[in-house]
Amino acid sequence: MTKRLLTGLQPSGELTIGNYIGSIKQVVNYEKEYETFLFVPDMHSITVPQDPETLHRRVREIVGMYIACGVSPTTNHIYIQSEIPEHANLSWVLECHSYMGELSRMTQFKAKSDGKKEIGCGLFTYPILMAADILLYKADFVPTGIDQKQHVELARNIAQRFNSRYGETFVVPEPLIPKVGAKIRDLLYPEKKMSKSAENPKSSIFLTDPEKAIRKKIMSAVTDSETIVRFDEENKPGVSNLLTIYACLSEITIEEAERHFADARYGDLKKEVADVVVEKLTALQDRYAEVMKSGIVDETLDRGRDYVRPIAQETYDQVRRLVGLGRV
Ligand code: ATP
Ligand code: LTN
Repeated sequence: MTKRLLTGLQPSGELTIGNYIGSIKQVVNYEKEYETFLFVPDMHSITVPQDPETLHRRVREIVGMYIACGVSPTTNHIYIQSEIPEHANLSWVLECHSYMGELSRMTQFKAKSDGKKEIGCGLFTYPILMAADILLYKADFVPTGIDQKQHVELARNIAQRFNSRYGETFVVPEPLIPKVGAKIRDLLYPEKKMSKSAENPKSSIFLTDPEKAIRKKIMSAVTDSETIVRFDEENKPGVSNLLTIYACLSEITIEEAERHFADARYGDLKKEVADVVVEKLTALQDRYAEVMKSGIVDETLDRGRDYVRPIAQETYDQVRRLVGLGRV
């Protein structure tokens, strides 16, 4: 049987090249090999306050971006999490099979709640909803950047715990982390990952950024006080990040990128990185404009919802019976 692959991109801000390289690009590479489920986890986004109109808009924009990036709207199942109520239903059952201790160890929770006086319960339990997203469709593989690895491991633990208590029910999913590009770094603070909700917009390159902004951001990316272009994430995170972006967008290895820039100065490196990013993103933005005008987003979402709902219903029904909910 064809293996299943599943992943989601939160509508919590404008997508960055980190999201593109760490997640979307992987989906494009894998979609021929696997049956692919792509969804917009809008229920995850409300773990922090959101403006309702902006959230509605961003859900559609993310789908448009997936399609503009080359993800096939016909062979993949693309849907919105909140349109399939079984995500929340399963999440509750899994919550009752998870422990406070394991959730307290999640580094994303620690980072997002750090320094906050009032911490929403949703922020704490969110990895269980993510486990439900994955287990509901019995996905074999979950492509993500490195930051989500711990959450996929939690999903594995929950699946194994449930299976050993009630018998084989869930597929134990495996994370697929790209060897290169799993952590594109913040341009100003290269010790951090690039994030769509970064405080300073100069930290991230957004997929919709105009050429001028892209060039300006890359030219002012933080590097180091050496002059040699070399890949060394620990000592030269800024330069290594630029090499990674270049390699991923030019479809070459890090070693090839290093050789290409062997005699280059930082200024030359930045200029060439800016050139490939501009080339990639302007083509993508043209396709995105077409996609958003075409009506394809809603057609895709309707088709996706109608395809995946019966799968979600079947799994949830199996789970509900196993734990004793409702009538037999
Ligand atoms: P937020 O700032 O709202 O937490 P984010 O930019 O970190 O958002 P997510 O929605 O959490 O993005 O991530 C979507 C996907 O993109 C995930 O698979 C995640 O691992 C991947 N991803 C996010 N940021 C990066 C990055 N800097 N490098 C590589 N992959 C990334
Ligand atoms: N938590 C992820 C988004 C997400 C996801 C998922 C990814 C929600 N559910 C299931 C893969 C599989 C994030 O913040 N990047």
